[in-house]
Amino acid sequence: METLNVGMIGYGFMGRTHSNAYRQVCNFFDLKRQPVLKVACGRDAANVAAFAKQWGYESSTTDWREVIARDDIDLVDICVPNNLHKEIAVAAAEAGKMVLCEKPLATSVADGREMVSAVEKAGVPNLVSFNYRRVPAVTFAKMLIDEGKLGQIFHYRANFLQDWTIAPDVPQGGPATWRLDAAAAGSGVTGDLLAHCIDTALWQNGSITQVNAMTETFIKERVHAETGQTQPVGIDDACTFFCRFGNGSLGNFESTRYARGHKALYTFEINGEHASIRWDLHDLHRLEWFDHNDAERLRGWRSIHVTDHGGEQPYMDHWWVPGLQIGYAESFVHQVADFLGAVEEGRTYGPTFAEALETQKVCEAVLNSAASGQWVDVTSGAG
Ligand code: SOE
Repeated sequence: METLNVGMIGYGFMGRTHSNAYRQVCNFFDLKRQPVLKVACGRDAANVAAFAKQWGYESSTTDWREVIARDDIDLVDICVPNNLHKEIAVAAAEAGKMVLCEKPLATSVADGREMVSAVEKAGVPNLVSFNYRRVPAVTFAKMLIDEGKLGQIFHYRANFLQDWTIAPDVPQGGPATWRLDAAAAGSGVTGDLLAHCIDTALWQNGSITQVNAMTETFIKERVHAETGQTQPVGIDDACTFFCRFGNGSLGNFESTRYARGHKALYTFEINGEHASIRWDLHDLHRLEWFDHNDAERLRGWRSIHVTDHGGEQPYMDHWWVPGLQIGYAESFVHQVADFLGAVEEGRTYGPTFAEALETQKVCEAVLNSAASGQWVDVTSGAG
């Protein structure tokens, strides 16, 4: 079998989810090329060597430019803090590599635009990792919407709630807590969590045209893990926004890392003319469905266990037997299977960098709206 050599830049939580996907994908999906974990790259030589050994990479390095310069690397996978995405992605594209980049695309629309033009100029396959699209129940929801089963859509609401930053002694910056450092992350929950909700919403319900947001930073100063100094916190700890979609529906989004009791509660609900859908990451294999076309006496919310085979419910015929569910890690396997499969067939597969730039524009408009206290038009507000 032909091989596809992967260079992984970054080895944290996301480096693990992506590495797992490359290792598993050919066990479950028919691809022409088998991903080979060639080299892992990270700033700490000992830690990245340990990661490489554990996950089966052939080698490790601390120099990402060395990875990109290697002729035998086909695909560069970027799992580093957000502020480093642009430089690595542009260099990888210029070297002719396929690029898979963790979300969000960038820390600003301006950087995102440079990344889009680099991959488009080089003509290289590119993908941003918004993995929740590839949870079978979420993909199934998209299929039902595209089939017109909901009719006209009136409302889209989504939440992404966590509680891991409530303690004031959680530092900002450094390998484990760079998401709290505005210089590394670009923003707080808007870029980290709402970006997921926005990506799914744009995919399922089309463009967002206007937003009205508010953000809050509950803890104003934290110790920086790298300097040891107490420094102002520049990220949004919580963000809530309303929006208008191009199709006329109204949206309502909320995200926080201060929702005590919630670890990663991503939910969405979509209300249409004929039916409603809701989904909950904590019960990710189920899709809740209400159909007004049901006989009146039988109307009620159904809980569909999305594990059926035969192609009508997506992905599941690649796994075990009907009724046996899969989880979070498999969304990354699906993403890699779809991306590499599309590349083999000469198709693009989304979200491409260009599609992820649309999410970036909404995030930037949301932050601009929160700063100004005004409604912001997504296209002009995001520059
Ligand atoms: C933050 O805690 C985080 O790990 C995000 O960075 C991921 O994108 C999300 O899927 C889970 O939460």
